[in-house]
Amino acid sequence: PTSWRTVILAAPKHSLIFSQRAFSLSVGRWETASSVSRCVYVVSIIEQLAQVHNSTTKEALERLCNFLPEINYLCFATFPFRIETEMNADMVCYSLKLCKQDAGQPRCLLYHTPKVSYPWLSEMTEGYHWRGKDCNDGRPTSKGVILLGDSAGARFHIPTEWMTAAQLSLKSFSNLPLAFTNELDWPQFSGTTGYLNSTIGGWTDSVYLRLYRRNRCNHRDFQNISKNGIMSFIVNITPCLPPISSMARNQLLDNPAIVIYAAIGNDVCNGKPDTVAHMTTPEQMHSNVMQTLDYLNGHLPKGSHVILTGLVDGRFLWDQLHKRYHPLGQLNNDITYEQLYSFLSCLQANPCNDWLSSNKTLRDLTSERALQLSNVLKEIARSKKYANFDIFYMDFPLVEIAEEWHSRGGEAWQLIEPTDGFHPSQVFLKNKNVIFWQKALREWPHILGKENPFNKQIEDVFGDQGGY
Ligand SMILES: *[C@@H]1O[C@H](CO)[C@@H](O)[C@H](O)[C@H]1NC(C)=O
Ligand SMILES: *[C@@H]1O[C@H](CO)[C@@H](O)[C@H](O)[C@H]1NC(C)=O
Ligand SMILES: *[C@@H]1O[C@H](CO)[C@@H](O)[C@H](O)[C@H]1NC(C)=O
Ligand SMILES: CC(=O)N[C@H]1CO[C@H](CO)[C@@H](O)[C@@H]1O
Repeated sequence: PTSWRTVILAAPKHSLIFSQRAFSLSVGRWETASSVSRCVYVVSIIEQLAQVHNSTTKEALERLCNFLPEINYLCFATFPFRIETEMNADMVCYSLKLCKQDAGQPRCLLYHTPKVSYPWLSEMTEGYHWRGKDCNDGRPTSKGVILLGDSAGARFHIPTEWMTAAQLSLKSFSNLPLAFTNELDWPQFSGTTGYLNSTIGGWTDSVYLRLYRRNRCNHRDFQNISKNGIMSFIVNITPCLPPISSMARNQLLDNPAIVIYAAIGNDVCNGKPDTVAHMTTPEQMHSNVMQTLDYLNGHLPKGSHVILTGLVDGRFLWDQLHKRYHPLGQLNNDITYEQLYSFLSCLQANPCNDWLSSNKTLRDLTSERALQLSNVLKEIARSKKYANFDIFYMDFPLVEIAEEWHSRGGEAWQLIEPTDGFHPSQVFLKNKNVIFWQKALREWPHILGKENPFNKQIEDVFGDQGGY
């Protein structure tokens, strides 16, 4: 046909644009899901760039590649092929056979009319954003904070700028190398261990920063033992190298720690078609958490504290977002979150087939299980005693966060990460931390320690010690 144009896509198997990740998918299936979502995202962005700049798709591709100087060569080196002008991203990707349609499997389309993509992440890599550097100045009254969490704790975030063609520029991708080093997690801005001012919207307010302001000796003592996709059972000690084994605390030499256990949803969220069968049961939850607590008791210095956080009620996500447009659908009002969720379910790449579902019965059932699991945590906190720490429970303060935000004129959808429609946003985490801190001050002030009367002098002498 005369209307063919030549386009080259940046979609090699391990391209920097999309790293791979299996929430609970088998590798084979994920390979397919991942190339589909890479393809549909890249093609959508190229088509929208062409639309915004009134250019050909070839020019749009060149524009995109020029925004990515570090991987510019990949842009031009891979997959030469053609797309037809009138094709949307779904069609382009199917025509490439990237979107393989397995026998008996549905064809997964993002666009309703005959046009996501979704970059998921893979295993986490190491980086200094995850924990403070060592600092051994033997201060008996100070405390550190340790988070045992999931991707929400690790502050999972895909920059919205990457999804909006109208705003794409060289600057949009300036954070790309850092983002991928940390597998799209930003613990340096997180609600528990954040220590840097956020550069991804909102501002950073964390338990660590507040502890540090309260007592300048609580300097750089934080650890983010979070892992994307973690469930209660991964925190336990049976696998050879569970994340918790990377917790660094010397029981005899180190100061006590405040450990925040916050696996807020992956025990009920999964990407399996028969999602209910794969949820953690209350009995499993009990056993997993008990093992984790035994491990902590064997590794934490005496006088530490453990706070168990309940699971979130994820119905909030669907309720707030399903009718809204996803960033990739905002140019042409053609992709809602409902479409995104069902596209991901169809690819078996939905991180939470049960809450991110149009089936209300299923959403309600999921919240019911989440509540049962929270009750297990609550009961453990109420009834168990440990030699090296005291233990507390707090409900996940979703309602308080939403009310507080609403009372300041905020909209509920702003509490959710726009790109994935699943994770808490920066403003959510900030509000959650404020609520956590107020509760701790009110009910368990001893865990925060006393204010250091010498804070001012410490500041005068040492200034900004930095050194993270
Ligand atoms: C877009 O480009 C075409 C061809 O170069 C031109 O005819 C058309 O007027 C342009 N449209 C706008 C809105 O600039
Ligand atoms: C964040 O930025 C503000 C204003 O630039 C500054 O006053 C504040 O100290 C910064 N906070 C942190 C934790 O760096
Ligand atoms: C909705 O979910 C429930 C619970 O898993 C299931 O029994 C029911 O068949 C689902 N309904 C539809 C329309 O898929
Ligand atoms: C659970 C997990 O992966 N934790 C990581 C936190 O960050 C440190 C690096 O400082 C890694 O070693 C851990 O693996």
